[in-house]
Amino acid sequence: MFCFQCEQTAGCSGCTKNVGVCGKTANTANLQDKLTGALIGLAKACGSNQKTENTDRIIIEGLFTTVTNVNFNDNTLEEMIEKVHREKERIAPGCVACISRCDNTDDYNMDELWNSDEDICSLKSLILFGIRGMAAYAYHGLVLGYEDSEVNEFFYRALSVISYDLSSDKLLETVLKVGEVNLKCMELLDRANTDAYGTPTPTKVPLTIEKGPFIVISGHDLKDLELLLKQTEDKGINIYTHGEMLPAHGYPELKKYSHLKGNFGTAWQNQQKEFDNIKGPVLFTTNCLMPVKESYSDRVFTTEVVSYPEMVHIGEDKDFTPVINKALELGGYEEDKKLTGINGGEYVTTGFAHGTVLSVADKVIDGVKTGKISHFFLVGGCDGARVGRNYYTDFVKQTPKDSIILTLACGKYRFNDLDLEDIEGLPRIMDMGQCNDAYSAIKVATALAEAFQCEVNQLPLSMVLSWYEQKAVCILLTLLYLGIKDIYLGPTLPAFISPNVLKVLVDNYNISPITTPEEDLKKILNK
Ligand code: FS2
Ligand code: SF4
Repeated sequence: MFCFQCEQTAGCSGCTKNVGVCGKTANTANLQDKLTGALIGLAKACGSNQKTENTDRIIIEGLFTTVTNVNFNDNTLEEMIEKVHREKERIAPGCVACISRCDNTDDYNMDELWNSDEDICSLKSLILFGIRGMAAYAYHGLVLGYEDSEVNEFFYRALSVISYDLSSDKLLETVLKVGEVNLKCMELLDRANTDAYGTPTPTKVPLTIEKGPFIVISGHDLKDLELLLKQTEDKGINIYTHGEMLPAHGYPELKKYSHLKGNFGTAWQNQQKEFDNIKGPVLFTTNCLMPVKESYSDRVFTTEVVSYPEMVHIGEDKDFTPVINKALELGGYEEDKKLTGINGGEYVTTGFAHGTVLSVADKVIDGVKTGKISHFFLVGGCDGARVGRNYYTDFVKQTPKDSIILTLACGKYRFNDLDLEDIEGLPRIMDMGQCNDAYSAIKVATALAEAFQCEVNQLPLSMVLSWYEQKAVCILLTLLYLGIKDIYLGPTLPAFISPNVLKVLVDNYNISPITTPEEDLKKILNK
């Protein structure tokens, strides 16, 4: 196997043994490569043949399936590959049996990519991992009935590019194009989420699990949460979010359900410890799923593209009865179970998406003008297991008392229960939402730049990002496409960025790897 798509890759260079650091076996990794190769063949077959809505869905679903911590199930991967082949045969009937075969639409052999020139491999990996991340966002939009033809078309183009012999310059253009199209995709998802569930409002979320039956729901899919809330109404079962589902509490159309009680646990990498003997079932709607431990293997359920061998999968009918029955069978805790965040806080706050932050824009602008707010930090991104990730907690703790910290995605669990007080009624930590809500941060930054009649890069705003999986890749590419400079990135740099590609990123965008909170803060504040 060869895989180096995520931050925890073995030896900071690539997972090559029988099993990856994430727990993905060599066989699963090879099947994911086969699936990607088949998707490239399908994308190319659509170059001169008419694709359909179904083809779009297969492409998006296939790409999402290969994102880290989504699918560990060889059976579903094999079915997915079959589905791609069937679609190609439908789109281009007889192509495989053609007498003057051009091989153009054959499945692409991913080894060609992994063994290509270091810089070409690096640029193509940025494209591939970027569109894998973007596919997750497109998928969530699709589930809510939102899609965009430019976004959908681009998946075909980008997949085809991976198999072409192109110069570094041409590939770099496509790399930035991923960022551009992903901005559209995040905007689409933002619209889908707010149209369906309203504009998020600041919400205090308890971390205590009340006595009685409960279900924990993890991942990013708000539609699944809504369906689960509906199906558990009046059943005496409480619902708790986990991981990236936390921002759901801010949406009016979700928070109206009184049995949506609070949040369970912290970021994804702590799940094997936190779910140990848990007294309720856990439903995974997307990543990040880790290999399931025996002490809770009878209570893990998956849905959508998430899949793990032998776990019950909730199919397209979205009948959550098995999850509900498991909650009733386990019965929950006998007394309220008081849990805390990583820093001992008893609740966390969410719901500071662009709609809310911009509604108090006058206050924010006034705060900057009168010197009450000295700086904004966007400390956001994925969490992970690496020890160096304490950097982000320490960084936030050391930020000046008159600065505001905007945050998003699961990395915030390192500090979102800290009580950092507020500045004139504005909380110092504002959780903007899931990773896709990076769109909110972009909207706020752009609005501030307009208000101060300057460029985003001239604002007293610094981005200190943490990455783990491929959604972080497409978000980073969006920030680069927007010309945002001086980003601090950690905890380590991606293994798939070659020294020459890194040089391009440093020369053009001044990306810096994180060092220590003290040193980075000094650099940022003395700029
Ligand atoms: Fe965290 Fe995992 Fe959000 Fe990532 S829960 S690392 O998938 O997408 O962020
Ligand atoms: Fe390794 Fe990450 Fe790939 Fe898993 S997803 S095999 S940990 S590089």
